[in-house]
Amino acid sequence: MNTKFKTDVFEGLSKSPKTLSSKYFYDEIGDKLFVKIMSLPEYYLTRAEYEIFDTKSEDIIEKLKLNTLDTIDIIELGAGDGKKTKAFLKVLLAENYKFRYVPIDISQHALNALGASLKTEFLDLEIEIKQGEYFGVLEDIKTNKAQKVIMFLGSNLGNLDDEAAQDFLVKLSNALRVGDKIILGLDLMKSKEIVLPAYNDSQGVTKAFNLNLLHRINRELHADFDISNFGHAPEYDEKTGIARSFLVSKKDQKVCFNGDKACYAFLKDEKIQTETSRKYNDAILQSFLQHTNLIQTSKISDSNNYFNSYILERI
Ligand code: AVJ
Repeated sequence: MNTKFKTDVFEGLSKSPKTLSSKYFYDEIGDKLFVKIMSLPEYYLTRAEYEIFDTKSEDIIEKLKLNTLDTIDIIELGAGDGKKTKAFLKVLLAENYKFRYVPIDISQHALNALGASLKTEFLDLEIEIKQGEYFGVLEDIKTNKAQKVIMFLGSNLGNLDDEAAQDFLVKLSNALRVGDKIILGLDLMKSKEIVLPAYNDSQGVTKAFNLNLLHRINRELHADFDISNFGHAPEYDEKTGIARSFLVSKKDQKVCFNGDKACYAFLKDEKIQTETSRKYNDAILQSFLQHTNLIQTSKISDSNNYFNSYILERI
């Protein structure tokens, strides 16, 4: 289980510039820090998307144009704490849709918590939790004949570079049947003054979230990162809409794994890229969809126009 983590970390630290994948943020501590991030005053993403589901779920459901005769599989990729989804499911239940809710997440821990809270809140909800990476589970999805709505929220797509994001949408499109729908939540391009604080909050939670990756590497891969020798440095390019987070070495230093089996040198001010958080607009999404059998049928925005819920259809 740790071997893929280890090879990825070694590979990333051997590159120039050095990189570590954001997918490794989410251990038990990382999950908890991310839950805290979602309620930070600076982290507008969750609030904006929640506002859409809280006030416009009826609108979303109408625009999905679901077939009410069959049972629908509502499949959520990367389910998180489910606050937005709950607002949506509540309306589906109130409107008497027949559906099954299938949250998919890499974190079994997060899934158990979500499953438990959903069962107490919605007594009649049919739910099937699936643990795994999206791609593996997409294969499963393919064999299932039910009408599907894929929920991919939180601008999670933005963690992928454009090429990988496109590739992901092609694979997702191929796993669906004609008429299936996707609700894709994307954070929109906007000024630096709004984006940067979301990744550099005043309480330092995001900094702790980024540095936790080094703690995790120390713990699980027996490394000797001195965490106090690294800083947190997010950047945002308004022209491209790409936000990136880095860990910065505060001095010349060496970090070793398992005693001195493998060591990596860091120069003062050298950066390790840990995360990409892409911001979108309609044109960027269109350019991705060109390579798929997906079309955008509608979009719903929050009142600040910070965030869009796009509705896509498999054609
Ligand atoms: C969950 C990937 C959308 O990139 O905004 C939050 C993760 N990283 N603060 C994002 C995150 C730092 C988040 N996503």
